[in-house]
Amino acid sequence: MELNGGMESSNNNITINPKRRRVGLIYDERMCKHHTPVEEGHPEQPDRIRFIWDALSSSGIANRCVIVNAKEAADNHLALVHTKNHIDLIKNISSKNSESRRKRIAAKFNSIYFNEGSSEAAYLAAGCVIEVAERVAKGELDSAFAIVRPPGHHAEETEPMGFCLFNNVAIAASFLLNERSEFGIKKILVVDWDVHHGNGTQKMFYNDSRVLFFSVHRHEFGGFYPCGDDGSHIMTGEGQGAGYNINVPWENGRCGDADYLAVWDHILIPVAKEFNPDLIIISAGFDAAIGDPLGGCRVSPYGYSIMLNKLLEFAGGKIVMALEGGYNLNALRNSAKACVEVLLQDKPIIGSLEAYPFESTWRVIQEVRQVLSTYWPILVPKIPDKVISKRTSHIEISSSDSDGEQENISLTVSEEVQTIEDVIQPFKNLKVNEAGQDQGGIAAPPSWRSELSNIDIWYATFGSNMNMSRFRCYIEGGQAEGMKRPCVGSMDKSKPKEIKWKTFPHRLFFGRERTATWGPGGVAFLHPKSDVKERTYMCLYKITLEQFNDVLLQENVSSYNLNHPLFDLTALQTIQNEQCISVEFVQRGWYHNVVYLGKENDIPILTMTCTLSDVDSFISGEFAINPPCKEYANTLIKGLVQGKQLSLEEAEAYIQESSTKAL
Ligand code: Q9C
Ligand code: ZN
Repeated sequence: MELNGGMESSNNNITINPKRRRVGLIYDERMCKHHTPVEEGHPEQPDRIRFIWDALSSSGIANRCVIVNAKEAADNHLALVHTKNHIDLIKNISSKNSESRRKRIAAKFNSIYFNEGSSEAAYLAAGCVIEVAERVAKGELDSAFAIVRPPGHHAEETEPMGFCLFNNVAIAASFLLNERSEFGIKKILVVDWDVHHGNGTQKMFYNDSRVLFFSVHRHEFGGFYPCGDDGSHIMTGEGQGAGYNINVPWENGRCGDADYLAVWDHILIPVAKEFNPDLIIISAGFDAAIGDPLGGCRVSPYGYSIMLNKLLEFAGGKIVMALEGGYNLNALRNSAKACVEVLLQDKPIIGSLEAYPFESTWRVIQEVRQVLSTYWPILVPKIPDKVISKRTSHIEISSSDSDGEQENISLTVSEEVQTIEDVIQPFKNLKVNEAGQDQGGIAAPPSWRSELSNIDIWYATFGSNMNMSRFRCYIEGGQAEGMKRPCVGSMDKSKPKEIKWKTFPHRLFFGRERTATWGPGGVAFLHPKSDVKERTYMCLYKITLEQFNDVLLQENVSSYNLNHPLFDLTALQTIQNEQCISVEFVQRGWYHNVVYLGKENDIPILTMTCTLSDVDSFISGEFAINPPCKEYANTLIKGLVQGKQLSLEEAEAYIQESSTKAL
């Protein structure tokens, strides 16, 4: 029987996080009452926030957060960035006008509609962002996500614009700086990752050095909404604010994770380090997400997770996220959910990048660095050619199946199969730490590690890990002969306490098209179900459950960050009854199914392979059955011979048989 719930059940019992991050969530159904007068399928619709709220509630994520009551903004706070006329317009638009008059007024503005719910929703959206910003500034919350609408970043001092009535983020920033100086928030970084330029916010702080406004947006040389030159990279701020306005204008759509992360690594993060904000507010539109009808870009929930996670390094993690755009309900919900999980910091972030930045992205990055280098010396050095040479000059063709043995075989169509980790900051260097950072800024290992470092298991290998020099890389890190790229290794680099060989009544077979490490040819799988007619040689390494987790991860994904175990004590207990546990977080990996093979000296024997349903896919032809390439076969044969299990001839025959016999 297969069990997918091994992880969930373990969350409560084993790894209790004593310093759970206090993440605020704020939402109010009344913000759904702002909608177009007639049903006309406007993208800025009530379901946007309903979907996010429902997803967070039904997944149990909301239960792990602090729910904050919504509040309407006070006029004097709105007046920090808006004119009295503008405030009066929004205040009265719902009550004092007929529907037809509202329509006429709306038509005077750029991309604006009003109805009888608009005033209240606008006051709530602004008030909610203020409310959570205050609590984060105070330290009552570590971070927060404001699920609000109407959005705000296009709203200008004197007028609504682009679906935005009040500039929620600008109001909250201004509020903290001007009305709540006692909290000591003197410098705020506003990161606007909505696909559109945050024209309103830019103008409100254009002369202000207390707010560093950073916006990355589709610009198309002024052809993309909100159109014009405001979003150009030459707009760097004025007067006191010179250098405190950073625009990264995409020349075209289609930008995705790799492009955004390159901007993070080569512009935003270095500048944020220098600026050293006291608090970060994210104008978190999700209209750069894959599938958004307006944005045309390709950021995945994983991409947003990493973008956010990188920002958590600053301001002591004080981050306030405020929803802006995002019009594909599904993408919006998944992206927002991924972000809240990052704020909670109690789950590993797993995924992989499937492409390099566009050539144009590197050009834009260099131009932005150039114009800002007079203010930010950290941007002066040229980005090495070696980094910039990793790029995509055309649209990617990627196979639908993006998982790899541990590599990603659908990275690029080019022959040069390398991972994006050379381009961006290696993920392993990211510090995600459930207990927060210590004084020195060095992340302490998460507590699950010490717990699982005391538990021994036998890790039984049937593939290339039978070869000792290869397996050692998964523990000690480094690169064995024939490896295309080094392994990270385990955090605990101690050698296996014992090594043993045994045979098991399971079928060994080979499948899948190719891997980046070995090229074309299948890799080894163990049929998860036992079969007394079969015999597979396996090399057993006595390692700790902590090390097993690190191996499990490296076998399935290439970039990661483990602040929660994949396979913990509860899973270990469960598997002794259930035989198999498919590990949820690495489900796209090929070896995500942990199989229990009994005990040796009273210590459980575990291996990792595919699931039974994967076996069905192999049988049906959906996944290829494929003999291994010569190099891979030789690695296994060498393992068997050096392990003194078989003679060279016997080992060759054994691999030959497994790779030719039908499943
Ligand atoms: N041809 C936000 O994402 N599009 N606003 C108008 C006119 C307006 C987007 C197109 C897009 C506004 C918050
Ligand atoms: Zn937008």
